[in-house]
Amino acid sequence: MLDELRGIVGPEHVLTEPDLVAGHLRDWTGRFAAEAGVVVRPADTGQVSAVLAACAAAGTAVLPQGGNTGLVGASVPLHGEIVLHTGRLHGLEVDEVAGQLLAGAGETIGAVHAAAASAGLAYGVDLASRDSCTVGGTVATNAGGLRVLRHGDTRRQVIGVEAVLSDGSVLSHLGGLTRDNTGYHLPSLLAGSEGTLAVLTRVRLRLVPAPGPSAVAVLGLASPADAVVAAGFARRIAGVSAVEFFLPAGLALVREVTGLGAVLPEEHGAYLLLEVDGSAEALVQACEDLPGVQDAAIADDAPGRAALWAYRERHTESIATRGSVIKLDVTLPMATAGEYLDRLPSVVAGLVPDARVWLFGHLADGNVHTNITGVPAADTHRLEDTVLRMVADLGGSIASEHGIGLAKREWLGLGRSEAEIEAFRRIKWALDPAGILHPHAVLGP
Ligand code: 2HG
Ligand code: ZN
Repeated sequence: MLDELRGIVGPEHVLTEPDLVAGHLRDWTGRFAAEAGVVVRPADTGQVSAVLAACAAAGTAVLPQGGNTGLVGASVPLHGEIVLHTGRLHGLEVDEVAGQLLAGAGETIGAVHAAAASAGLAYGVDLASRDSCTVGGTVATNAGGLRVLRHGDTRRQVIGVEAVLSDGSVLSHLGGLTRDNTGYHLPSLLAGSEGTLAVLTRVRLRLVPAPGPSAVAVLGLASPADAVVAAGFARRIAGVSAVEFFLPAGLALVREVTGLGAVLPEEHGAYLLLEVDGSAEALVQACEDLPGVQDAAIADDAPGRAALWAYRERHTESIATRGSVIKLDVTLPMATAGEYLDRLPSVVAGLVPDARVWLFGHLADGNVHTNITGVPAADTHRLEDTVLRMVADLGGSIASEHGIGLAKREWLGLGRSEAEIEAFRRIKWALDPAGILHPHAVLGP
């Protein structure tokens, strides 16, 4: 098998040396790591096709990997899969007239932003891991990020895809027509399929107008429940592009780890970060109408805005310094989000008294990144089960923007009916009859 792969991609692009593969085997949470692995790095769609055909013939499982920034245990080969790394699938072509961009799956989102900006345009999806995460990975996981409120999630940006099925056949529909009702919309199906249906090789993305002047505020509020109410009202502000949330414990940790100064003079029970088109004056006025705001720090110059965003964006890396992290990325309806934020810490403390809970996220969409550290391995499953059932009971989703992966597989039924899961299975087997594409993710073998 390895010799066949070497023949397809060249011997130097089949990695087996422990120090060369190490970074491909361990994920960001510190919870998911493989002992050993093989990494194959195809250079183009033809090579991806040949690799998949060879693996299908041999019955060898394949795990597509982009920037390895996933948080649900699906980006590393825990079951001996061959890692198909997309890092050499390059290419960035802006179509200024159509307002679109054709990108190789291995390009980073940071590179997409730079290419769009050089044409006076922007890409609607942005996230803290922008310089590592890739086009292929963000489409495959339907990444959300910081501006879903304004532009929607990744699925809404995808106009066309080129992708390879496990039998090596290439699906390519990259013409860029935004009105095109010729049959099933495969980009929508592949977005969020988490590498289980096909390997994405190229994607045509819609671009959006470059943002004009904008202002950012960090607001201090008395409680998480107040923050939920204010986040709901903030959605109505004209030109609002982001409404993010964090708590005093997370802010203190970010400051401790990064050395950032205080954002507001006093500590508050909860914080919202708002980004709005226009000037600081306009944002001050908009904030006056929001209920429960106790104090605000506002900036409308680029360094000032970046400084305020840092308090929110640097949560993940700061929490990572506290050891292995349980990541439960969930969405609550706005009607029950306050109850979730209030009750969760005591629910966790009731099960694991020494655990630390870190709550932050994209609150205008009800998305709460529930991070929990200090949990002994023996308590992990019971804790996850309790929290995810609580989310489902409150009418929420157990997988908001990070996907199901392996980490949430056994709870898929909390969000989907048996009939839906059976339809998922039929789609999986229709497109991947060899069952080699990321077989342990989402549905499981
Ligand atoms: C974010 O919004 C990312 O910063 C990561 O989705 C969230 O670390 C997390 O749980
Ligand atoms: Zn997020």
